Amino acid sequence: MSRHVVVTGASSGIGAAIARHFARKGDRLSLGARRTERLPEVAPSAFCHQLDVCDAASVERFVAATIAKNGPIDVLVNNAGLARGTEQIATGEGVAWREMIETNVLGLLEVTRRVLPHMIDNGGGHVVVIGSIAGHKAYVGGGVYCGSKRALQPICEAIRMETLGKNVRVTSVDPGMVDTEFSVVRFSGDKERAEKVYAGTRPLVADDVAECVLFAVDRPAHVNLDTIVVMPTDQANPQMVHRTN
Ligand code: NDP
Ligand code: 8X3
Repeated sequence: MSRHVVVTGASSGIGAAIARHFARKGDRLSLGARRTERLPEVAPSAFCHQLDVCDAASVERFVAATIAKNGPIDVLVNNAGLARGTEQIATGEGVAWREMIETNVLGLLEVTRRVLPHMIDNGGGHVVVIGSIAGHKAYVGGGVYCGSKRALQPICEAIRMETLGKNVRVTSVDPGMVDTEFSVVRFSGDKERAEKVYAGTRPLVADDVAECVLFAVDRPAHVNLDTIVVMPTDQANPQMVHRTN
């Protein structure tokens, strides 16, 4: 049966790949991002709507519009997120830290808190969170990004406890290095620097992560995959990557 799947941050990378995979399954899609002009190209049949997860009014409009268009939400994929810079704690200025925490943590909460009551009222649903191995292991210059991803773990645990008995599944999909626009965003448009992150190694591609999401969502309703950590074979942790160059 066709499901209503909402994907945040669907204009690029992992979110776009997740949207394409669900679209191929015939599910009803609602896609959100700030760069709305990109969304119809991702999945032409999808309902596309402006979304800035850092703006509560935008989140409110987005969730209301998706339900009005596609009905009760069966699956919410909280994918919107970013890293900004590699500031260390002693020398950081705080602007990038705020942006990461507001997007990755508070933005995710703003979306989720508006969707969960509908799922509970409608007899259940599935909340997917795109975490990161950065949430499992910190690295120099990544303290705040790693912290923002680590924060998602207790949030997922709490949702599981708070919705127990309501048929709500919660899955965190936590990738290692994925070749997307992530590093271009992190380095504020410096493509040369971004390319070096993936040079000489074999990173994951967005489709690899999308397949993990699909696998979790396609399990029977009584099966909840808690956390999927997926890394390139050539990566042991955030800072140990095998390179041939
Ligand atoms: P991309 O930069 O390619 O995609 C990020 C997406 O998030 C874009 O669609 C962007 O849309 C959206 N986004 C960012 N800020 C906002 C906002 N305020 N409101 C709405 N949407 C927003 O990177 P990835 O695809 O790699 O990143 C997707 C997720 O995967 C992130 O949560 C990231 O932390 C996580 N991740 C990435 C890894 C990697 O190595 N690439 C590894 C582990 C996790 P727009 O700018 O149009 O609003
Ligand atoms: C992105 C993965 O290792 O670059 O979440 O922080 S890493």
